Amino acid sequence: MPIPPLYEGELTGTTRRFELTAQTGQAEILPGVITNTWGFNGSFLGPTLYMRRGETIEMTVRNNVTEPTVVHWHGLHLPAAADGGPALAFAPGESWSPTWTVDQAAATCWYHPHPHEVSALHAYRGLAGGIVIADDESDALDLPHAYGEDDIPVIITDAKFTEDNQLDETIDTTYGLLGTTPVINGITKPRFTATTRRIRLRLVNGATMRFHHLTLGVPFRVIATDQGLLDAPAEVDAILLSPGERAEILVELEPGKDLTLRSDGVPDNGGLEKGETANGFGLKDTFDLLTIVAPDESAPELGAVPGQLVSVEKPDATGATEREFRLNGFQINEQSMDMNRVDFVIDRPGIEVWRVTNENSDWPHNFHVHNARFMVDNADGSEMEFTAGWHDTVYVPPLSTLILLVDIGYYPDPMLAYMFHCHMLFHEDEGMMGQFVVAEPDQEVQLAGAHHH
Ligand SMILES: [Cu+2]
Repeated sequence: MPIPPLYEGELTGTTRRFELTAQTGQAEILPGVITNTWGFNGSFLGPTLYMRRGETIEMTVRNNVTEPTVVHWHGLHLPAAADGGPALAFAPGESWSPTWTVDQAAATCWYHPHPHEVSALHAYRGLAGGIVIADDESDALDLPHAYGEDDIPVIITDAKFTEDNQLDETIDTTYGLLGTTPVINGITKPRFTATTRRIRLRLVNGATMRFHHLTLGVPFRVIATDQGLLDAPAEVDAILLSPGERAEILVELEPGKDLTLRSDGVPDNGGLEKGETANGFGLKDTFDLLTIVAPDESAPELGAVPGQLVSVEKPDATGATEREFRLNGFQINEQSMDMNRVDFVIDRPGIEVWRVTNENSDWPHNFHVHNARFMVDNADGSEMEFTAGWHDTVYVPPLSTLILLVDIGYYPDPMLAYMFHCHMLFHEDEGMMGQFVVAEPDQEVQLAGAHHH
C-alpha cells in the first residue's frame, strides 16, 4: 500500500511553513494503467501534513491546475480568511498564503478543494490529503505513533473509468459522482504488510458521495472520531463513515491471520425507504478495500491498550442559542447557497444547539460545519451511527433529527464567511450549503471578495 509522504513542513521556532502545489499529473491507479489525475506536490492526492497544537502555520498553496480552486482544511479551527471557502478561490498561476495557530486537540483531519459548484470534481481528480494534528497529551499515550509503520493513513476515495482508462467525470443528476472503484491511498485493493501486532488506522472517507460501513471480520477499537480522541477506546464490529468523516481505529493482529478491511454495505439501507434509491446511492455495495497482512511470530507481544485516553466532557448548553437546519433535496431551510447571503452571525464564543433534520424519506444527507466541533446529543433513528466523541461531520438519516452541541472557533471577521453544508459533494455543489459569519457583537457584517495575490 502506498503511504502518503509525511510532510512536516519547515519548522522555525514554533512556526511551521508548508508549500503545497495543486498540479496535474498521471497516476497508476489501476495496475499497469496510466490515468490523468490531479494532486498536491505530486501527481495524485497529497502528502500527509503534520502539525502540533500551539504552532503557527504559514501555508502557501499554488494553483498549477487548469481551473480556479481553493483548499479547505477540513476539521481545523481557524480564521475565515484561512478556511478556504469558495469566496477565496484563486486562479491558475496564482497562490494563496493563509496563516493560523493550531488550537485544537490531536486529531485526524484532511484537506480538499472547496471552489463554488466544482468541489466534487476537484476532489475526485485527486486533490485530497490527510492532516495529522498532534499534541503532548496524545503523544504521552501508549498508542501506535510510528507513521507508516504502525500508524497508517487510509485515505478512501473512488473512481470510475472511461473505456480509455481516464477518470469518468459523468455526474448523475440524482446520485452525483459516485465512483465504482474504491481507491485507497491512490491505488485499488492494496496490501499492507504489518510488522507489529497492533496497528492504528487513520480512516478518512474522502469519497465525494460514497458511504462506507467498514468491517474487519473481527472486533476492533475506535479511539478517535473526526475531532480527536475518545475518553476511552470503544470496541465495535463496524463503523459507518459518511463522506468527509474520519475515525482512528486500533486493529489487533495475530501472526498467520491476515485481515481484510471491507466496505460491507450500510445496514438497513441507511434508513432509506426505497431499496432502489439505496442502490443508486451505492449503500448496498460491498468491496474489499485493503488486505492487512499479519506480522510474523517475531513481532513482539504488546501491552494492553490504555483504558482511558483523554477527557471528553459533554458541554453545558444551558441558555445556548438554538438554530434549526432542515435538509431537503439540494436545499437547507428552503434556500440554496448564495455567496452573497449570510444566514446568521455568531457574535460570541461558546456552545450553540443546532437541530438538524433530514426531511427526505429516501435520500441520505450528512452535515459538516466549518471551524467547529460538535457532539451529537440525541440521535433518534440513527442506531448505526457511532456518536461518541467530538465530530465535525455526521450522517443524518432520512426523517431523523440530530441535536448537535456545536463549539465554534471564535475568530471574529465581519467580512468573510464559514460554511455549513451536506458533505455529499454533489449535494454541496448543487447548492446544499449556507454561510455564517463570526463577528464581534458591535461589528457590522459585510462580506468582501477574496484577498490573495
Ligand atoms: Cu445531501
